[in-house]
Amino acid sequence: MKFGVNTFIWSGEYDSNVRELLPLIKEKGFDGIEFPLFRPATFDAAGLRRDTEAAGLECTAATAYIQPLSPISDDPQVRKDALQHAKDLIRVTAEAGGRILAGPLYSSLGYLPGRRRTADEWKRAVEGLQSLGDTLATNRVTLALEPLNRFETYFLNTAADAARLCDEIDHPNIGILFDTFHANIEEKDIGAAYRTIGRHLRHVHTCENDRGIPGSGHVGWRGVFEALRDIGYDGWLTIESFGFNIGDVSAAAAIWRDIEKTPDSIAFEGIKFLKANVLRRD
Ligand code: LER
Ligand code: MN
Repeated sequence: MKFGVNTFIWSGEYDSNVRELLPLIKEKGFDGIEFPLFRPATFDAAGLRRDTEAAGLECTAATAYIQPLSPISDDPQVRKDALQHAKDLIRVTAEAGGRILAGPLYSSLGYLPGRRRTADEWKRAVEGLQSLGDTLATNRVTLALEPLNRFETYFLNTAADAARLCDEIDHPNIGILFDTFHANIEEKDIGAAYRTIGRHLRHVHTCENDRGIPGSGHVGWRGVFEALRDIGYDGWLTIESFGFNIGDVSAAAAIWRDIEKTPDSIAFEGIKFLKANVLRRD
């Protein structure tokens, strides 16, 4: 198991604030950071790789489609642009030294059309994501698709639907990122949900129900850790939260108050909880 932290806790971008924190992140016991990747054309992948390697850290990339970009749009040109954008994200993830590109890359973040998904949209998602397979394999990157709660997407909310999407895509470089925050809203039993994803699980966001310090709220952690052990998950446990007052990012994540005394505590108290409680297979 590797322990990661999403740098959205501190900043909307990979910037000097985050760069200066890397030695402390390493010292606190993390194996890597998760960096935000939204604009591949201008992202300094070589710089991030240099910084993380110098600090002895690995990295994963987090992304999302900003409206109107979407691979399931009714508009063929929008779909084409979205898939080209995904290919650029995959290449930049590899250049930065990342092996996981994670996020809800099946629809636009926050797009809620006021109806259920359609069969046509599902088919476009399956075929569009399949078309990324060669780029993923060539770049040795795995795409971890993240179901989100109902207030952030209408397209993929549950473990059962996420597993079915992966079954239909059927590509070794495409699996699921399952986030305890979303699962806490959508699933009856979070541990059972991880078992449903099973072999498709490629990445985990370990987030408390209020995006505060993992272990301080009501996520059913024991069930999560037992399920991860039983399905043999050996990937990243990445703490994700969002700065309390960092403009667009705080707004996008609907953070309207200080969730904890400091953002630092989410990362640095959270990792102590995870390391003390994760159950490993003997
Ligand atoms: C991203 O990993 C996530 O969990 C979303 O809720 C961001 O809006
Ligand atoms: Mn997440």
